[in-house]
This record gives sequence, C-alpha cells and structure tokens, in this order.
Amino acid sequence: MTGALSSSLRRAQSLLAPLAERLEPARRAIDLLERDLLPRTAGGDLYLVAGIVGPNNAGKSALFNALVGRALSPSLPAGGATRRLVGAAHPSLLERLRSEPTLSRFRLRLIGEDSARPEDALRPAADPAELLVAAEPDLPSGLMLIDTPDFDGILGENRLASESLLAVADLVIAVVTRHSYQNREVVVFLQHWLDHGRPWMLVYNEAIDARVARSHAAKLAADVGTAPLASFWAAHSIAVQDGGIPLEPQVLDGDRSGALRDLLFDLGEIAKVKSRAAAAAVARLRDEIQHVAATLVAEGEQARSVLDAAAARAREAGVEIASAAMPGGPFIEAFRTILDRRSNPLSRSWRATVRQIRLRLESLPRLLRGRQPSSEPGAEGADLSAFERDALRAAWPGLWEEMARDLGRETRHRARRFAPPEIARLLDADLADERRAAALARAEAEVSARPAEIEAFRGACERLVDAAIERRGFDLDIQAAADVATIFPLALAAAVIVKTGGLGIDIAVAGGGAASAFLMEKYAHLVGTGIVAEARRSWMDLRGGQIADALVDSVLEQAAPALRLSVERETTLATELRALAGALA
Ligand SMILES: Nc1nc2c(ncn2[C@@H]2O[C@H](COP(=O)(O)OP(=O)(O)OP(=O)(O)O)[C@@H](O)[C@H]2O)c(=O)[nH]1
Ligand SMILES: [Mg+2]
Repeated sequence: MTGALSSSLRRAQSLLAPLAERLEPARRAIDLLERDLLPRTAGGDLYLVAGIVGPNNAGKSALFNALVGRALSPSLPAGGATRRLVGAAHPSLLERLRSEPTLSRFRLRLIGEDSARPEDALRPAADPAELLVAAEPDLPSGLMLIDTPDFDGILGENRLASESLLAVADLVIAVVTRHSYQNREVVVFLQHWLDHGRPWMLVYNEAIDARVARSHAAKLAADVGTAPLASFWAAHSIAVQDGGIPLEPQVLDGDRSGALRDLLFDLGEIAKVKSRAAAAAVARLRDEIQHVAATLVAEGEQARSVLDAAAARAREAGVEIASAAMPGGPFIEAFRTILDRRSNPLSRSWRATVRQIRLRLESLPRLLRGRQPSSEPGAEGADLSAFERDALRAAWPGLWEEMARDLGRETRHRARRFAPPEIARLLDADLADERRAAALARAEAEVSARPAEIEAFRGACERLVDAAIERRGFDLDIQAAADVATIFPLALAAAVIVKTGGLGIDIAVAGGGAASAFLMEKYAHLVGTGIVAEARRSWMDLRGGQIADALVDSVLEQAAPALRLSVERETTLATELRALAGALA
C-alpha cells in the first residue's frame, strides 16, 4: 500500500470517527478501517483471512475441520453447532498478532491459553468479533482460516458473528447445498457481502453428481452477480457424516483440477488473492464513505429546510417590526452627499463656508406628535430601538404561535416532520409553552444588541437619490435645495421617521426630526415622492432581515445552532468525504 493511500485512510478515520456513533455506514467504515485497512497498511499485509460462510448445516465446519486437519470446530448432524467465530492459524502468525494487537482484525482468544477450549464454540461470544483460535503448525504462515455460524438462521448473534468476519475477510468461501443454493436470503446475503470485487470461492456440498453441482453452482454465481475465483463440489457422503473421511471439495471448472485445499494453501495464490482483497476492501470503504456523505447531505437538506421555514416566518415579523420606524438621517445625508457631488464648484465652496454656521437643533420647531414609544426614549429624542421593541411585542404572539404550530409538537410544517429525532427534541424544547416569555425577553435583547446597519442603508439611499436625480435632471431647484441643506446640522442619524398607519404621512421624532422631516418632504417633492417609499422598502429589507435573524436565534435557541451545524457539516464535511472517496478510486 502506498503512502498516499495510508494518509487518505488516516484522514478518513479522523473524519468518520465522530460520526460512527450516529451513522451506521460511518460505523462500518470505521470497523473496516480499524480492523482491516489500517492494520494492513501498518503490517505490510501480513496474512490472508479466509472465512467460511454459508447457510445452516451446509457443511462449513466439516470443511473447516478438513482443511485444518482435525476436528477443531464442533459439527453436529442436526446442524446449529457453531455459535461463534472459530479460527486456526500458524503459531508464528498468532505470536506476531498477540505481540502487535493493532495488526489483528479480531480480538483473539487462544485455545489452550486464555482458558479457552474448543467446546466454547458451542456458545456465542459476548463480542461477535472475538475469535476463538487454535495454533496449527500445518497451516501456511500467511493464512488464517475462520469458520462461522450460519447467517440465515433465526439466531441474531450467529448473523452478527458472520457479518463481523465478512467486514474484514480477504477471501470468502461460501458453502451451499442443493437445499439452500436458491434461497433468496442466501443469495441476497452473498450479493451484499461479495460486492466490490472481493475474492470468493464457491463450494457446492452434498451433491448428487458433478453435472448437477456444476449447473447449480453456475446458477448461484449468476444470481450473486460476481464470478467466484473457483468453484468446487463434494458428493453427498455418509463417510463424511460419520467422520470417517474428511470433506475434500474438488474443482468444478473445466480448466483446473485439484482440491480446494491445494489452491488455498498455495503461497502464490495467497499473494494474488491478497492484493485483490486489499483493492476490494478499499472499494468497500469508498462506498461506505459515499454513503456517509449522502446521509450528511440529506441531513443538511433537512436542517436547511427547517431553518428556511423558521427564517421565512421570522422575516415576515422582522419586516413588520422594521416598518414601524426608519432612521431619517441616512436619507438626508444621502441627498447631501449626492448633491454635493453633482453641484458646481462655486456652490460647493459657498456651502463649505455656510457649513461653519451651525444652526442649533433646539432652535427648530419640534414636530413631536402622534405615536410615542411606551418607554421614555431619553432626552435626545426617540431612539429606534424603543419603537422596535414595541413593534416586536405586538408581533410576538403571532410569530410564536405560528412557529410553535409549524415546527413544534404539532409538526404542521413538512420540514419538521422529516427532521431527525435529535433536532425534533431540540425544537420541542425551544417551542415549549413555558419558554414563550423567556424567548420574548431574549428576542428583545437580541434585537437591541444588533444595531441597525446604518452604513448599508446610507449606501442604498445614495443609489436611490442618484438614480432619481439622474431621471429628473440636475436643475436650479435641486441646486437651491442643496444649498438649503447645508445650513442644517449633520447630526441627524438619530432622527426617526415613524409609521403613522392610516394618517398617511410619516412623523419625524427626535431632536433633529423637524429638520429631517422638512428636508425629506422637500427632497421627495423635488424628485418624486416614490423615493421615500423606496427608501422605506430598502430599510425594511435590510433591518427586517437583521431582526429576522435575531428572532430565529431567540425562538430556536438550541435548535438553530444545531441546525446550522448540520448544514455546515453538509457543505464542508460531505464535500471533503466525497473528495476523499474520489482519491481512493
Ligand atoms: N451425509 C453428508 N453429511 C455431511 C456432508 N458434509 C457435512 N455433513 C454433515 O452435516 C452435518 C452438519 O455439518 P456442519 O459442518 O456442522 O455444518 P455447518 O454448516 O457447520 O452447520 P452450522 O454450523 O450449524 O451452520 C455434520 O454432521 C456433517 O458431518 C456430506 O457431504 N454428506
Ligand atoms: Mg458449523
């Protein structure tokens, strides 16, 4: 294995490990990495794991014992004897694996040591990946043979043991008989585990004759969809059942001859199979990684749609709240800036002089009337946040009820119905009735803690003014207005233009309000009243969006950060995983 590959594998491990508890394909990928691929990279592909799998009572243990050369794995005429993974390997291999446990794909319990006996195979192990293993000097040193329980019976532990072998086996020896070769469950199981080009061999046991064995073996191979490295057969034999002779399957294919044992113990053959197995294991990992990425993308989309639903509702409220009041200053200042830029140099220098004469705000008639914020805004005049707080309180019942109904327990919105359980739990907690008052308090704090982005609004106003003057043409009236503007002091940002509903006109509040209202009217008249409406729309858009964000954060206090994390995972982690899967190709 190359250095680039091993660094990709380690990267995959670090990305997938945090997801393993939550996502099944990530757990499988980690299992494959930790038990198979990483030990393989670390130990230079030390040995071949050949696992014998198959349905109940097919003769797996009989075959295993025949290959080992003694009755190591229990085998009963009625079947059902094997309840856990039983293995055999050369003593030198076992010694190496025991001194370097990271190279081992299984937790080993050595027969003869570790207080383990062959009869233990009759009982399931607590850990399905634990291997009861015997040292057998007659086996090749690069081979580990493993017998498994059936994978098609009703016993769940049996299947788990088979699967934990298949997660890491290099070579699969599938044993079937005429009773099972066409079982749907057998075919589907083999299809699944022999995917990705993992090498396998087929043993058709208890055959009537070679011709029937050949046709049934071909049928199974076609159903599984992956050609076996070789197919073997063994005739039905009472002597095998009685333990008189070992089960010795022979090659079925035309161009080879010999026993399964000869092929399996051939060192050249082992090396070839090993390199194919490594490639297949990488392909399986790649597939699991793609799976994880697809799951993250789906989760991210679900999270995004919950956030979108919340944001859409919050935006309605945000725009409504922002429409309650708009700062007048930036609008006036935009006129000043644009007019200054457009007027002639003489007028500009005149204005520079006049600007020295600072008319005091207090000398202007105050225009404070109409709606007032409920709490005293302070001596300087109305401040925006007091109007916003009032509007927020007015909008709150509608906002809360709709959010709770759509995204809370009632799950009216389909985005909520598809939300994963942990997100659903957070939404329920956030939108619980008891949190309503606290959420409002948080929303008020959040809205006032996020000051309006006046600069962005000023920029928008400048563009509006520029376009309006462009349409109208710069004439003497505007020139005069520009001159008048100069005598008003600039500190107008605090002025607030309040929505007056049915009254039809806006009211300016604040110290500089009189000036700003006067100027706004004058300018609006000069370039068309539509410009005020446009400025208001632009304000509602900018500030409404800002308020909406604060509302989402307050209403979905716990869920919003979790949802954002999920969206982020989709964009960054899924992309990285996909790139990694590509690099493993
Ligand atoms: N008559 C006959 N019996 C066989 C043959 N092969 C295996 N057996 C017997 O069938 C019985 C079951 O064989 P096992 O090897 O235990 O089957 P298994 O696949 O390991 O069964 P489980 O571990 O229960 O899944 C044993 O008594 C074997 O001796 C055969 O070709 N002919
Ligand atoms: Mg068995």
